[in-house]
Order: sequence, then C-alpha cells, then structure tokens
Amino acid sequence: MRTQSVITLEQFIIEKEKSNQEATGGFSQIIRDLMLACRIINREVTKAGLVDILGSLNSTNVQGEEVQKLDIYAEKQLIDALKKGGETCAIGSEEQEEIVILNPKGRYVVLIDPLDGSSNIDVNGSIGTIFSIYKRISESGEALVPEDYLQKGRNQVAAGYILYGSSTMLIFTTGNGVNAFTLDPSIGEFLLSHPNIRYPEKCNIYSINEGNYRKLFEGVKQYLRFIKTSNEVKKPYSARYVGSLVADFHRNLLKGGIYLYPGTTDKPSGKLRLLYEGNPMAMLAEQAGGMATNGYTDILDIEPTALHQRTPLFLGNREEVNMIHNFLQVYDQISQLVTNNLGKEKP
Ligand code: AHM
Ligand code: MG
Repeated sequence: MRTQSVITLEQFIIEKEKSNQEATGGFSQIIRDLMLACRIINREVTKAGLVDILGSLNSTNVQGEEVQKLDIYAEKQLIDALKKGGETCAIGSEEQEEIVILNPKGRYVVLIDPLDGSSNIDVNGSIGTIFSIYKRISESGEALVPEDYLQKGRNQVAAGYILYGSSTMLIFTTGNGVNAFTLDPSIGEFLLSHPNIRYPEKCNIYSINEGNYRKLFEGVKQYLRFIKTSNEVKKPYSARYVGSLVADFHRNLLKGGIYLYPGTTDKPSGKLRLLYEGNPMAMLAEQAGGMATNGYTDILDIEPTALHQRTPLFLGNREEVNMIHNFLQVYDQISQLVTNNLGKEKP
C-alpha cells in the first residue's frame, strides 16, 4: 500500500491563504463555491446518458447558437453557488446577454463559460467549465460599472477550468504557477495531481478546425503549410482537435502544443469569446510558460469593449505562438506591398 501523502484542494487553499497576509478568505470562498457547483455539474455530466438531460432545448443563446440542456443546468448551479457564497458581486456568462448582479457588496466579478465544448455532450466527449475572476474596480456596495467586468485579462486574479473527461480535473492559477487537481470520486475530494505545470519545451501538436482552411488568412495558411511540408520541421507535428477548447488546451498543456481558432474571411474576429474563453486560457498559458495572442496583440493586453466580444486565438507553446505571429506579420506586409504596387501599375 502506498503511503505517499496527498494534498487536497482545501489544504492547498488554506496554505495559500496563510502565505498571503492580505488574504481575507473572500477569494478562497469563490473557489469553494465554484468547486461545489462543479461537483454537481460533474454528477450530471457523468450520468447524462442515463437520464433525459441530454439534447438541445431548442432555444438559442445570445450568440445565436443552439443551447443544450446541460449548459443551462451548469450555469444555474454556478450562479446559485456563487450567490450563496456572497463574495461575488456579479457574474458574466456565455448564456446571459447581460451581466447578472449577485451581491452588491461582493468584491469580485466572475466570468464563466458554464459548459464549453457543448457540441461534445451528445457524443460523450470531454467538456469543461471555464472561469475568470477579477476584483471589481468600483467600491463594494456601490452600483456595478462596465469597467468592473470589462477589464483586460492582465487584471485577472485567478483563472482556470474544470475538465469533465475520463477523470474530472480542476486546473487553475492565481498568478503564481498552474496547478491541477484530480477528483478522487471514492472520497469526493480534489487531490493535487500536477503541481506547477509547465509546457514541455517542444511543440508536438497543433489543434485547429482545418475544415475552415479556404477561409483562413494567408499567414495562417502559410504557417500550416510550413509545419506540414517544410524540411526544416524534423519531426512531424500531430494534428489533434476534438472541438472542445478545454480538452484541446489541456492536452496541449501537458504534451506541448498549440491551439488555433483564427479569424476567417467571413468571421474576422473568429468564434471564441475574449472574456470567458480567451483571457482565462491565456493567463493559464502564460503562467505555464506559454502565451496567447490574437495574432497581433497579447490576449491579456486587449482592452475589452463588450461582454461577449470575440477574438481570434492562438494559444500554447511560446515559441510556436511567436512563429504564427511572425507568419501573420510577414504575409500582411506582402499583401500590403502587392496592394500598393498594384495601385502604382501603369495602365
Ligand atoms: P461553445 O462555447 O459554444 O462550446 O463553443 C466553443 C467551442 C470550443 O470549445 C471549441 O474549441 C470550438 O468551439 C469548436 O468550434 P468548431 O466546431 O467551429 O471547430
Ligand atoms: Mg461554451
């Protein structure tokens, strides 16, 4: 029998609180609230095939996408738990058009994607809950202002996700490295399983919906051509994409890889949302030694203008993200030169 000591999430939170003299316990309460909700969501996700909770509600969310029952169930659990916890003044969710006020005295704003990758629900694929936490800018008790939830990603005090996969895992950062906890269902506790995660040095995987190829901008096309055909790439990359950001990001974080959801000619801002998909994943990536950009600007430095704003997203190993960055710049310059020269052509 192994006697190796284990660290539970609760012990980890208490230790962190002790080492932070300014900690009031408010932030820890939010993590506890999220975990309570996610345990309940996890229970429903794992038994989803057994009861009539699968399938779409035949309604659409504010982005015009089909909403599945489990998304709504997950959001309700998160809102209820954060409201009871009392530390969250407002929550922004993928499923709600407007920010929802929970407790005017709360000091934090939480932004969530309650169930990301929801097209995987019906096929028993991995899905996840993504969260991003900010301190509000306005004073506790005052009316919430847009600046409270439209803060740039750099201001996040914590970010993370819960992955409902073959095991259930919580991965989060408070700006001091990335730690992962795995739920031990026999005792109902999250146990520290991956302390201080760092991206492997080499990028081995690329994850993109390549079916969009003809709609991609030239820089991204050239990057893809390069990694697949250039002799400079000694070991071929593996293509891995399940269409669930949490699952694709998680694999790339542990194995070394890059996730791409670029803008396309018909949707230049891409598909993913800055505040509850791009920012939290960007903070995790940076804390694990990687990075995230929209192709031009670091995701964490983008000033948000709307709750459901979309962004192109390139996310993963730092060197690889920089390489894409360079491809985009070079091909932008080339197309600019071509346009300028065409204008100067003699009739
Ligand atoms: P969702 O939040 O509605 O589930 O959409 C986000 C998901 C990501 O998890 C995933 O990476 C992407 O959308 C997949 O999109 P596509 O099917 O266009 O490849
Ligand atoms: Mg979603």
